[in-house]
Amino acid sequence: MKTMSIWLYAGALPAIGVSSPIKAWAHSFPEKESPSAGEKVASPPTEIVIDFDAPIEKLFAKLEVDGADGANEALGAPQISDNGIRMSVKVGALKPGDYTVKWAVVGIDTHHTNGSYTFTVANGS
Ligand SMILES: [Cu+2]
Repeated sequence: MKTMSIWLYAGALPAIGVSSPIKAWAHSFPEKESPSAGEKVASPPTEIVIDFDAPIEKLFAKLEVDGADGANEALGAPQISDNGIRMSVKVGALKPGDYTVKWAVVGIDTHHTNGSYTFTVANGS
């Protein structure tokens, strides 16, 4: 019986490995952002756009664009393209500084994903 339990334990290990977030599960993760993560843009964007690698549900999509003071500069709720791949939101006039984009979505596979990244609006010269 001891031998048997060792086998069961060994069998459980790979299962732990696949439970970590991997794209093979087809969760929706950003594939491309505009402005991109870490980018320093010369002129303030009027819109924040995230393209996902798998379709998302319109109903549950959230997108915030927080300035250094913590105020959300996003104008209203995000728009989702008909194919569910692109999430975008208009933003007000962004002053120079760092911005944190926070997103949260539910993929059509019903899985939640979320994350954040920053970009910087450079000082005008
Ligand atoms: Cu998933």
